Amino acid sequence: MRFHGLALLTGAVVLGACSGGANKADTTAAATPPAAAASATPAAGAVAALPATGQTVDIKMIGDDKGYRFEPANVTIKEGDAVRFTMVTGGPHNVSFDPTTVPADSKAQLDANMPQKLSELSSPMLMNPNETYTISFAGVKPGVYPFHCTPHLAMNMKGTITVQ
Ligand SMILES: [Cu+2]
Repeated sequence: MRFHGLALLTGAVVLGACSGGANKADTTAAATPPAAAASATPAAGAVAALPATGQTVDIKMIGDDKGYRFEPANVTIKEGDAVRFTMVTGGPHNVSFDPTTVPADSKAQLDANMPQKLSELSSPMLMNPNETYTISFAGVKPGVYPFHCTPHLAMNMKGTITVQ
Protein backbone atom coordinates (compact mmCIF):
# COMPACT_ATOMS: atom_id res chain seq x y z
CA MET A 1 0.00 0.00 0.00
CA ARG A 2 2.74 2.32 1.05
CA PHE A 3 4.84 1.29 -1.94
CA HIS A 4 1.96 1.86 -4.32
CA GLY A 5 1.46 5.33 -2.92
CA LEU A 6 5.13 6.07 -3.47
CA ALA A 7 4.97 4.91 -7.07
CA LEU A 8 2.04 7.18 -7.71
CA LEU A 9 3.87 10.04 -6.12
CA THR A 10 6.92 9.38 -8.30
CA GLY A 11 4.74 9.33 -11.36
CA ALA A 12 3.20 12.62 -10.38
CA VAL A 13 6.62 14.13 -9.92
CA VAL A 14 7.71 12.94 -13.34
CA LEU A 15 4.55 14.33 -14.91
CA GLY A 16 5.10 17.61 -13.13
CA ALA A 17 8.67 17.75 -14.35
CA CYS A 18 7.58 17.00 -17.89
CA SER A 19 5.36 19.98 -18.07
CA GLY A 20 8.26 22.11 -16.89
CA GLY A 21 10.10 22.74 -20.14
CA ALA A 22 11.00 21.77 -23.67
CA ASN A 23 14.03 19.75 -22.61
CA LYS A 24 11.88 17.57 -20.46
CA ALA A 25 9.54 16.99 -23.40
CA ASP A 26 12.54 15.69 -25.32
CA THR A 27 13.33 13.34 -22.49
CA THR A 28 9.80 12.04 -22.66
CA ALA A 29 10.12 11.51 -26.39
CA ALA A 30 13.38 9.65 -25.87
CA ALA A 31 11.72 7.45 -23.29
CA THR A 32 8.85 6.67 -25.64
CA PRO A 33 10.64 4.60 -28.34
CA PRO A 34 10.42 1.25 -26.52
CA ALA A 35 6.64 1.54 -26.56
CA ALA A 36 6.62 2.98 -30.06
CA ALA A 37 8.89 0.20 -31.27
CA ALA A 38 6.60 -2.36 -29.72
CA SER A 39 3.62 -0.95 -31.53
CA ALA A 40 5.68 -0.41 -34.69
CA THR A 41 5.94 -4.15 -35.23
CA PRO A 42 2.21 -4.59 -35.74
CA ALA A 43 2.29 -1.24 -37.53
CA ALA A 44 4.36 -2.85 -40.27
CA GLY A 45 1.26 -4.89 -41.05
CA ALA A 46 -0.87 -1.99 -39.96
CA VAL A 47 -3.06 -2.15 -43.03
CA ALA A 48 -6.30 -3.53 -41.66
CA ALA A 49 -8.12 -6.35 -43.39
CA LEU A 50 -11.16 -5.06 -45.22
CA PRO A 51 -14.25 -7.27 -45.46
CA ALA A 52 -15.68 -7.95 -48.88
CA THR A 53 -18.67 -5.88 -49.87
CA GLY A 54 -19.56 -7.50 -53.18
CA GLN A 55 -20.06 -10.92 -54.68
CA THR A 56 -18.17 -14.08 -53.85
CA VAL A 57 -16.60 -15.90 -56.77
CA ASP A 58 -15.74 -19.58 -56.37
CA ILE A 59 -12.61 -21.33 -57.55
CA LYS A 60 -12.10 -25.05 -57.04
CA MET A 61 -8.75 -26.61 -56.24
CA ILE A 62 -8.45 -29.92 -58.02
CA GLY A 63 -5.85 -32.61 -58.45
CA ASP A 64 -6.89 -35.72 -60.36
CA ASP A 65 -5.85 -37.85 -63.33
CA LYS A 66 -6.21 -34.79 -65.59
CA GLY A 67 -3.70 -32.86 -63.53
CA TYR A 68 -3.54 -30.17 -60.92
CA ARG A 69 -5.56 -27.05 -61.51
CA PHE A 70 -7.71 -24.21 -60.33
CA GLU A 71 -11.16 -24.29 -61.86
CA PRO A 72 -11.84 -21.77 -63.25
CA ALA A 73 -8.23 -20.68 -63.37
CA ASN A 74 -8.92 -17.17 -64.59
CA VAL A 75 -11.61 -15.00 -63.08
CA THR A 76 -12.55 -11.38 -63.39
CA ILE A 77 -14.00 -9.64 -60.36
CA LYS A 78 -14.69 -6.18 -59.11
CA GLU A 79 -12.88 -4.43 -56.32
CA GLY A 80 -14.71 -5.38 -53.13
CA ASP A 81 -15.64 -8.87 -54.28
CA ALA A 82 -14.27 -11.98 -52.61
CA VAL A 83 -12.76 -15.13 -54.07
CA ARG A 84 -13.48 -18.36 -52.24
CA PHE A 85 -11.15 -21.27 -52.90
CA THR A 86 -12.49 -24.73 -52.17
CA MET A 87 -10.30 -27.78 -51.79
CA VAL A 88 -11.87 -30.54 -53.89
CA THR A 89 -9.28 -33.22 -54.57
CA GLY A 90 -5.55 -33.82 -54.65
CA GLY A 91 -4.51 -31.56 -51.80
CA PRO A 92 -2.81 -30.07 -50.04
CA HIS A 93 -3.34 -26.96 -52.09
CA ASN A 94 -2.90 -23.32 -51.27
CA VAL A 95 -3.18 -19.90 -52.86
CA SER A 96 -0.05 -17.88 -53.20
CA PHE A 97 0.51 -14.57 -54.93
CA ASP A 98 4.04 -13.81 -56.03
CA PRO A 99 5.01 -10.61 -54.21
CA THR A 100 6.98 -9.52 -57.28
CA THR A 101 3.95 -9.68 -59.57
CA VAL A 102 1.31 -8.21 -57.29
CA PRO A 103 0.74 -4.52 -58.09
CA ALA A 104 2.82 -2.67 -55.51
CA ASP A 105 0.10 -0.25 -54.48
CA SER A 106 -2.22 -3.09 -53.45
CA LYS A 107 0.26 -5.54 -52.00
CA ALA A 108 -0.18 -4.52 -48.36
CA GLN A 109 -3.97 -4.56 -48.59
CA LEU A 110 -4.13 -7.94 -50.30
CA ASP A 111 -1.72 -9.35 -47.75
CA ALA A 112 -3.83 -7.94 -44.92
CA ASN A 113 -6.94 -9.47 -46.45
CA MET A 114 -5.43 -12.97 -46.34
CA PRO A 115 -6.04 -14.63 -42.96
CA GLN A 116 -3.70 -17.18 -41.39
CA LYS A 117 -0.94 -16.79 -43.93
CA LEU A 118 2.03 -19.14 -44.18
CA SER A 119 4.07 -16.20 -45.40
CA GLU A 120 3.55 -12.95 -47.26
CA LEU A 121 0.66 -13.32 -49.73
CA SER A 122 0.56 -17.08 -49.16
CA SER A 123 -2.47 -18.90 -47.74
CA PRO A 124 -2.28 -21.91 -45.44
CA MET A 125 -2.54 -25.40 -46.94
CA LEU A 126 -6.02 -26.74 -47.46
CA MET A 127 -5.84 -30.42 -46.65
CA ASN A 128 -9.38 -31.76 -46.63
CA PRO A 129 -12.23 -31.80 -49.15
CA ASN A 130 -14.62 -28.86 -48.75
CA GLU A 131 -12.15 -26.76 -46.82
CA THR A 132 -12.38 -23.21 -48.03
CA TYR A 133 -10.23 -20.12 -48.00
CA THR A 134 -11.75 -16.78 -48.85
CA ILE A 135 -9.85 -13.69 -49.83
CA SER A 136 -11.51 -10.30 -49.79
CA PHE A 137 -10.52 -7.98 -52.60
CA ALA A 138 -11.84 -4.93 -50.79
CA GLY A 139 -9.35 -2.13 -51.17
CA VAL A 140 -7.40 -4.13 -53.75
CA LYS A 141 -7.01 -1.93 -56.79
CA PRO A 142 -7.81 -2.89 -60.35
CA GLY A 143 -5.09 -4.96 -61.95
CA VAL A 144 -4.04 -8.51 -62.72
CA TYR A 145 -3.14 -10.74 -59.79
CA PRO A 146 -1.49 -14.01 -60.83
CA PHE A 147 -1.60 -16.74 -58.21
CA HIS A 148 -0.45 -20.31 -57.87
CA CYS A 149 -0.56 -23.32 -55.59
CA THR A 150 2.81 -23.62 -53.88
CA PRO A 151 2.99 -27.45 -53.77
CA HIS A 152 1.88 -27.75 -57.40
CA LEU A 153 3.54 -24.76 -59.01
CA ALA A 154 5.77 -27.08 -61.01
CA MET A 155 2.62 -28.86 -62.23
CA ASN A 156 1.36 -25.54 -63.53
CA MET A 157 -1.38 -25.11 -60.94
CA LYS A 158 -1.83 -21.41 -61.58
CA GLY A 159 -4.45 -18.80 -62.28
CA THR A 160 -5.12 -15.11 -62.46
CA ILE A 161 -7.59 -12.86 -60.76
CA THR A 162 -8.30 -9.72 -62.69
CA VAL A 163 -9.77 -6.93 -60.62
CA GLN A 164 -11.74 -4.45 -62.69
CU1 LIG B 1 -2.21 -27.61 -55.46
